[in-house]
Amino acid sequence: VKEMVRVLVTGAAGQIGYALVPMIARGVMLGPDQAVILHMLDIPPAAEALNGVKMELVDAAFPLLKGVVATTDVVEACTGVNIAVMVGGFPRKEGMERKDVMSKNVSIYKAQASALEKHAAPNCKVLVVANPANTNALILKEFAPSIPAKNITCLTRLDHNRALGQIAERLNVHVSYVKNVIIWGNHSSTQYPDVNHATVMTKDGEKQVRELVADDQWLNGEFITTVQQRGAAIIKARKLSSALSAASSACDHIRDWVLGSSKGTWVSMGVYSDGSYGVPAGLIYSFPVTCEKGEWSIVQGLKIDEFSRAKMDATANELAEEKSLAHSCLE
Ligand code: NAX
Repeated sequence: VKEMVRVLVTGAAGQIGYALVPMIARGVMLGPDQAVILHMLDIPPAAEALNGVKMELVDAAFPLLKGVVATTDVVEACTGVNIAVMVGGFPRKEGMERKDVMSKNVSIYKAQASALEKHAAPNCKVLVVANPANTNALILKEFAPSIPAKNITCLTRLDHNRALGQIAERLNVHVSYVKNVIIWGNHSSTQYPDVNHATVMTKDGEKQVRELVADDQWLNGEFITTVQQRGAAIIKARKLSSALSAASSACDHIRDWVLGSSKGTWVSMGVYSDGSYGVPAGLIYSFPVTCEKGEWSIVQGLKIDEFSRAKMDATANELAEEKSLAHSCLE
């Protein structure tokens, strides 16, 4: 029998939370043989709604769900958790300056970093979803120095999956035949979705996406902007931001990290840069990674052309700027 796993979801009364907790309780994140206890955190104004989510989890009678903690107390929420999915944050409201939003989130992630550091289970794995995701994760890392940097990541898997989806639609093939796209950099509109190493499985074997699409203008233009702007397109259509796809990709991120990525396939994760590919160390930057035995490693040795280099640098520059803005909020 596998040991019970405690999974924290912050912002659990929000719309991603509402899509995510049933997926976790059904085994989508950790597998169909993994019992879980859900810890759900939100803030006092959302306490009643949070309790409603807890009631629905009870009503759904999930076989794998062995307990639910629903709380507005960050210490209670973090105690003993093995996995922390950080979805709670302060959204940008109309008329707000970037610095004001940053400042709110810096203080949230600073406080939650300390709570995780003191109360989470040893070797707790952390995934930050809330925006600005990379920089929130960086603040969390800086204020939880005893949590290994390798354990703190941010979500760019949604962008990765969006890129796979766009290629699959364009080639009219099932998305499961497309692999090894890369999201480089920030989870923002400067991210660089790169197809230079992506392949499609065909009846004649694996083929390069560039070869099959045979339209560099589309791949270097509209494809990139569609992936970068997909979040905005969803908001325009739904009047709400992505939720089910965000929740699903958060499950993909943790599942591959904990249980391993498929052989010959890499995925994108926002991780603490070690300087690979000339990306400045000390940023949380999205790289292609493979995962084995609960550890990710950056895929090395990929050829980077001039077009890619410029885009990878631009998104790194934005992250460096966000980092200094975040640090100026701490002064
Ligand atoms: P919602 O506003 O529906 O939910 C956020 C929840 O967080 C609310 O219930 C709120 O009360 C709670 N919250 C606020 N401060 C908190 C705190 N200090 N501690 C605990 N909970 C707190 O937003 P939702 O649509 O669920 O999106 C959540 C976050 O994900 C946003 O920051 C959003 O920008 C971000 N996203 C990130 C994505 C990614 O790929 N990395 C994609 C989807 C999404 O846009």
